[in-house]
Amino acid sequence: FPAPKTGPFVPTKEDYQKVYTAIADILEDNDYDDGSYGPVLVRLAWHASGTYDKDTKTGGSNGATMRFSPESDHGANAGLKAARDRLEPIKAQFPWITYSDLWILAGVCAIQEMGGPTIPFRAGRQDRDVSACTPDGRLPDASKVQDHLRAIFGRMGFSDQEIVALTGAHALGRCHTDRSGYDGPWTFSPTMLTNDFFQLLLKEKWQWKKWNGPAQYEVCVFYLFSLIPPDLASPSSSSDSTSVVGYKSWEDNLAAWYMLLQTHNSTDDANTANTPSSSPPTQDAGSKKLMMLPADMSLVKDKNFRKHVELYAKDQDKFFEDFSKAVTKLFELGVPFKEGTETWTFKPSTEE
Ligand code: CCH
Repeated sequence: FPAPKTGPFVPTKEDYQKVYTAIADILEDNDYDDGSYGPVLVRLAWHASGTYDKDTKTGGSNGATMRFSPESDHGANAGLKAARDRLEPIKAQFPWITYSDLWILAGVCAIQEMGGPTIPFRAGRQDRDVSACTPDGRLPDASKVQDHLRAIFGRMGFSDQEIVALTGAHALGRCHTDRSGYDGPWTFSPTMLTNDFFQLLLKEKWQWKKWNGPAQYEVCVFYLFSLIPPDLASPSSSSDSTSVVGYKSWEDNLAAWYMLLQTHNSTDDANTANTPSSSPPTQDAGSKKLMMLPADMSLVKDKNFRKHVELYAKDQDKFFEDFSKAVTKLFELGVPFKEGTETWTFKPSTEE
């Protein structure tokens, strides 16, 4: 008999699906932030990719050079050790996957598991050594505005529309005073990808936060709406494609509150004529402080950016479609895929 063929292990789509599933399993942790490592894993994949320079063809997700100092110590990467460490057991379980592919697959997985669109994935990134670390200053500075964003993302090869779509990722996660110095989440649902970032940018009255920290915007938003059953939801927002967890404007909150009051009173009339009319459940209402960075706010101040913000605020499906395309491009910047590399999509764990 001929000896059985043994060669190097060539992982298949099924092998990567196993890694995806293992990552999906470690996203949740009640002791961490808002209960999920999803947002910080998305940030890791983005910071690994966003160092790309199209002219010198340096940086990008091929290399995972953020494992090494000086890149790991760059100010923009503060806090990403939490994400890298979270993935170590996965790397130990699947030693054949490169860190570069693992970090990007974790970003893909986190986006999908947090209710985002499907992000196609191609494998083949190779890890590189410390000599491939990029210089500091390649990632955006949150205190700067439109010209800076165009310069930074233009260097990677992105258009205005792509910049706006990508920044919609700020529906996820939060700022940490011990990382960037900024403070707070952008939306009510930091572990769900929605178009709420764009809606909030447009609809709220943002003020400078009064504090000793770096200049950022804040707003205090009243939310009764999220506690109202969806069938009582305001008609003004039922026609758009905002998810149930999605942000509702102050007007929508008020409309929902009014409808709840009406329903309460008519139920009282019909069924409990002799009992005093009960008051609406105001004890369930709340308010929460949300934030925006100066860089975020420039997306509505600049008219060429703003038209894309308006579109994505109205149409979550369009946001998801464009976000998926822009993120796929981001995650593949500077990766020398072998010819014929297949594109795979992985099913979210809820659909398995
Ligand atoms: Fe971002 N981001 N980001 N961001 N970001 C921060 C956090 C997240 C900027 C600045 C910051 C993108 C673009 C920009 C995420 C995804 C993306 C923080 C807080 C700052 C500051 C960090 C902290 O304190 O923990 C700026 C400026 C830009 C310019 O456009 C893009 C693009 C993406 C992804 C596609 C995610 C997710 C977070 C939350 C991380 C967490 O730990 O919750």
